[in-house]
Amino acid sequence: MRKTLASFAAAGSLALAAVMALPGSAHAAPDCNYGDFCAWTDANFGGQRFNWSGNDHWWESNIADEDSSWENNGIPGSYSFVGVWASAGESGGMTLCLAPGDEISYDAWANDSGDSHFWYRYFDCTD
Ligand SMILES: [Ca+2]
Ligand SMILES: [Ca+2]
Repeated sequence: MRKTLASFAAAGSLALAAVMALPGSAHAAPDCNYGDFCAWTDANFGGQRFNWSGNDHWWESNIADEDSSWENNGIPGSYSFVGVWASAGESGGMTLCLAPGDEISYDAWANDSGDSHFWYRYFDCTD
């Protein structure tokens, strides 16, 4: 009986370890320099990567309406939140608001929609 309980405990530990390993292997590790906001043309940080340390009011054609995954690797502190907008000049509605450290491998609403982005001071990208 004692042996059976020990086996159960061992099996439980293995299952927990397997579950905990999943998030790290669920998507490719994004490659985005510290201080930058990055966007990729494909989901799971695939395809072509674009990176910006500042604002861009009008994305170039290779990423405009092609963005499918995103990472905000901004430096926590002032102006470290990134709002992505559906049209040039921060208009047309915000598709995403990323906090520093956010990695989004795919988002159906924001997919292939972005045309500009801006760095904000506040977590809700209002200012
Ligand atoms: Ca795309
Ligand atoms: Ca758009």
